[in-house]
Amino acid sequence: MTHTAKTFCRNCGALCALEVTVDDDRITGVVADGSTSPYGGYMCPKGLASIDFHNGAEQRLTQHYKRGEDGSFAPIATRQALDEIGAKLRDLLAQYGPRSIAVYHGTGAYRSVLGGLLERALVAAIDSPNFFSTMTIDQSAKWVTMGRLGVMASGKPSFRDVDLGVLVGNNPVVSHQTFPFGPGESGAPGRAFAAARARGAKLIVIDPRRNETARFADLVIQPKPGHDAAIFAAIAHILLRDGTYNHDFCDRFASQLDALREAVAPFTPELAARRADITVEEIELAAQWIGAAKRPFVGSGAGPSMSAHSNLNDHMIEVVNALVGGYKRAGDRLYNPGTLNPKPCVEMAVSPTRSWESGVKCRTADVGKIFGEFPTALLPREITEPGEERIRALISFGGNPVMGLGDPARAVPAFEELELLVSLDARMNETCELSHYVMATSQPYERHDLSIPGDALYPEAFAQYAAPVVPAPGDVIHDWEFFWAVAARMSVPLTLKYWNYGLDYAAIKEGMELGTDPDSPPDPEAMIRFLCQKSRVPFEALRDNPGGVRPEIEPQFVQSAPEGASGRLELCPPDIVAELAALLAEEPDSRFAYQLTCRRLLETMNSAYRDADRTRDKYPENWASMNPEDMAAEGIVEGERVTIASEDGSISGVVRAESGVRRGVVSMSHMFGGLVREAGSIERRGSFTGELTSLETWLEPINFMPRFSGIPVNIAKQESAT
Ligand SMILES: Nc1nc2c(c(=O)[nH]1)N[C@H]1C(S)=C(S)[C@@H](COP(=O)(O)OP(=O)(O)OC[C@H]3O[C@@H](n4cnc5c(=O)[nH]c(N)nc54)[C@H](O)[C@@H]3O)O[C@H]1N2
Ligand SMILES: Nc1nc2c(c(=O)[nH]1)N[C@H]1C(S)=C(S)[C@@H](COP(=O)(O)OP(=O)(O)OC[C@H]3O[C@@H](n4cnc5c(=O)[nH]c(N)nc54)[C@H](O)[C@@H]3O)O[C@H]1N2
Ligand code: SF4
Ligand SMILES: [Mo]
Repeated sequence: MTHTAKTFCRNCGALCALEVTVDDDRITGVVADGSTSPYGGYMCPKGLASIDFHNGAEQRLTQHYKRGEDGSFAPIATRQALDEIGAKLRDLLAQYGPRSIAVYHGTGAYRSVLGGLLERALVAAIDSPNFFSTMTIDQSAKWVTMGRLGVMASGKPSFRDVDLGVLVGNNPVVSHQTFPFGPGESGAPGRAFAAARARGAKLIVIDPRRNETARFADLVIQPKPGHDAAIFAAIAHILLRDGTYNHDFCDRFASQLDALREAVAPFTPELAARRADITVEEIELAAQWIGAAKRPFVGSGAGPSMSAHSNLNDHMIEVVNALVGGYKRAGDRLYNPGTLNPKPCVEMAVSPTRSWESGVKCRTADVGKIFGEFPTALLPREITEPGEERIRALISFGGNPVMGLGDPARAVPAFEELELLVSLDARMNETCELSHYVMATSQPYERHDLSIPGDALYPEAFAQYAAPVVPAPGDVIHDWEFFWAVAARMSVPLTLKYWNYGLDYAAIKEGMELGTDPDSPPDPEAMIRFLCQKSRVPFEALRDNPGGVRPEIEPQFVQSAPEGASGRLELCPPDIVAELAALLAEEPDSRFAYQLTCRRLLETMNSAYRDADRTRDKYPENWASMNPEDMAAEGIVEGERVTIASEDGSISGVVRAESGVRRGVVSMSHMFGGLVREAGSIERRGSFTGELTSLETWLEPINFMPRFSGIPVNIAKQESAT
């Protein structure tokens, strides 16, 4: 029997609405469903790849595995695995307390909604502070900025209102990562940029590589990596010099303007231009456009958040955005006031909290939680540093942390010290290979989900509920079911709550008690129904309209700040003053001729889909892309294998010419290749750039972010293997 069913993709934040064809419990076709989605009909190659994966591509796991003493994996049944894991966690909790148990929330966990909520429910129920996620090895510079500068409660402007978008090290046309970090729309990003241009908006792209998004830009600036702080300090300098910042906004919502003026005084456009190897005119022009725009939005992506001085880069980018009032303003139309979780929107500043300075701290560093999480780069030390409360058990949920962390010489031995490592995944990735248990999980079209991750991000109010469209194969487990079942075996009752970033799970009052009888698991539909409690669209309407629902809402507008609101954005606190002074005094590192920068590929999602046929056809290697002039200068030819060496490690890579990559830069995607290289062997399936990064040197203050972009490297030709 053939039928079609509506659902949505869960690979990335775009949550594209899809219509799949189902033939005898197997998905045989997929098309984008533009009938209701606010993005219209759109999907990328990973939408197709997710169908293949459901059908068994990339050696999808359909049973769980347990690793034996000899390192080999043997199948284990669900019930047995849960009993053993539950017993071990119960013992650790009793003997060493809650801190002995940690979770790592990987990229695959963000859109497994019930799984993510029950993961938080478990951590809250046992009261462990050890919640780690990819965010602190990604763009937590944004969280640090929020903590040091404060936030505008109204949030960033809708892209539909923006007349100037500035994208710094962000490539939404490939990554679909945009709002709220940067201007754009996640679904059909190219369409949103084209529409913005058609209505007269301008775009500036600042990126060492002329990226795929740059084709929509009116101005493309290609600096050396790692100089965004200097560039944006110079832009702030110009805005203050010329008086082109938004005086009214700053008077009402910002403080420390004088300190900022003083701190950025030495950051002349000449200095920034010299350091970043761009022209003074480019900086002046960008500043002129930013100062003149009526509705600017200056945002950034992974590039500046991974490069040298990532926290300062992000802070200075946000300072420029604040100087020109790049937020939703009172009276603005609220295109998306939230559907599942409707929220009023008020134009007011919330002063910085510096959450990491108080409350429970890491064991190995004097740092507390950032947005409720500990820095992931500290995870290896939190495992290995001796002490009663060291981490002994880790649940890796939808992640590949040993690859994501980089520095395998430090990360791998730490993971090997764990008494219990459980991976929840459907791919036997490098972290699974180190795990005691690999729990094969169901895939998106086999489980229940709700568009909570998109609720505040869709450009217009919209919600979608996905019920399973095909049964799960083999003996697999739903992500949520794992957390609930393990908790049940620990006799720890879980409470499902509607959680969002910024909330403390334990402190949320309303919840659904789930019970601890292993023989009566909660009903996923009932859980989704609970999560729709506050929704503008009742659960039944979502269930009956699987293509999603756009609620009919009276036009809503951003409200003015309440009387007496006194919050302020602190533009230039003392630590920023000190970091700017240190940056000013910095000398260039002349030992390295190149810098390796991060990039993402349309066909992959970090380490997922790297083995999909479509990916391998196009990327048998994760090419090391270089400027042709650099290649000529080095005598390197297209397709040549070279050695790329940083202070911390070396890899070999296959060079490709890409004229859009600026000189002095090697642009390469991450998480290819294998974790462990046999001596003298040529990497299979590409190169693992994490070999070049370090979990000891170059870590940022506060979030301990490693340097994943702008890594200083040298390139050497390899002796021919004859
Ligand atoms: N197709 C696909 N989509 C993805 C992912 C994927 O793997 N594949 N991964 C997802 C994840 S985990 C994330 S975090 C997001 C990230 O999404 P984005 O932030 O858009 O990340 P990238 O696509 O890597 O783009 C980063 C850009 O920064 C530039 N850059 C590097 N260093 C610097 C620098 O020092 N300064 C400046 N100004 N630019 C710099 C790079 O050249 C690159 O073009 O994408 C998500 N979406
Ligand atoms: N050198 C270098 N290092 C980097 C980066 C870089 O640019 N350069 N980027 C950093 C960034 S931004 C990130 S986000 C991290 C990524 O680090 P991770 O998130 O740890 O790595 P991923 O490869 O994304 O792992 C995701 C896993 O989730 C699984 N998965 C997918 N969907 C589901 C699901 O629904 N349920 C379950 N249980 N599993 C699922 C996939 O099969 C995959 O194995 O790496 C960081 N590390
Ligand atoms: S952009 Fe691609 S990966 Fe992201 S949700 Fe849409 S189809 Fe899936
Ligand atoms: Mo990420």
